[in-house]
Amino acid sequence: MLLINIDHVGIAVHDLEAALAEYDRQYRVHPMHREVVESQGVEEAMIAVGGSHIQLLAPLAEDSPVGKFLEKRGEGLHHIAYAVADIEAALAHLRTEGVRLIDEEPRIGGGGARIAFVHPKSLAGTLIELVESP
Ligand code: CMX
Ligand code: CO
Repeated sequence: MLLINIDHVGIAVHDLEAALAEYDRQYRVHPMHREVVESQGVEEAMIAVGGSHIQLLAPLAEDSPVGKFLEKRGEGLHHIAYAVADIEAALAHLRTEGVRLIDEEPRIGGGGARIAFVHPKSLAGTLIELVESP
């Protein structure tokens, strides 16, 4: 299993417009991509930083993963996403190692990428997303 790079770092926010305005004011950066991903219950904005991205995430509903996270912990770091070449092989490997998966099969995420989440209780309280770009 090879982690190619950090595809993005996900940050949960209450208000996407307000967060983007602050990124612009403080760092003069703008989103290259915005998308509502109904299947994940989020509206997301991708800001390119070097070879990677910051993914700002605002919930579409209170009972969505990001909605629950905000209620429990407030705004902040939500997940780290690693790019992998073969997501099926990566999931098969983690399954063999007894790692607790959230997604047994890849789903379609933002930008049409195939994604899968690994439970934060599996490794240092960190929610991990695997991404295979199209
Ligand atoms: N990072 C670290 N820990 C987290 C977490 C996160 N993002 N989200 C929840 N947890 C912890 C909680 O604090 C809680 O810990 P304790 O038991 O110690 O209190 C535990 O996990 C269970 O949390 P919960 O509030 O009961 O939430 P659920 O179990 O219902 O859901 C999770 C947690 C990770 C399974 C769910 O958020 C999930 O399925 N996430 C994957 C999908 C997702 O996050 N989509 C949005 C991003 C989309 C994208 O990147 O494109
Ligand atoms: Co993500």
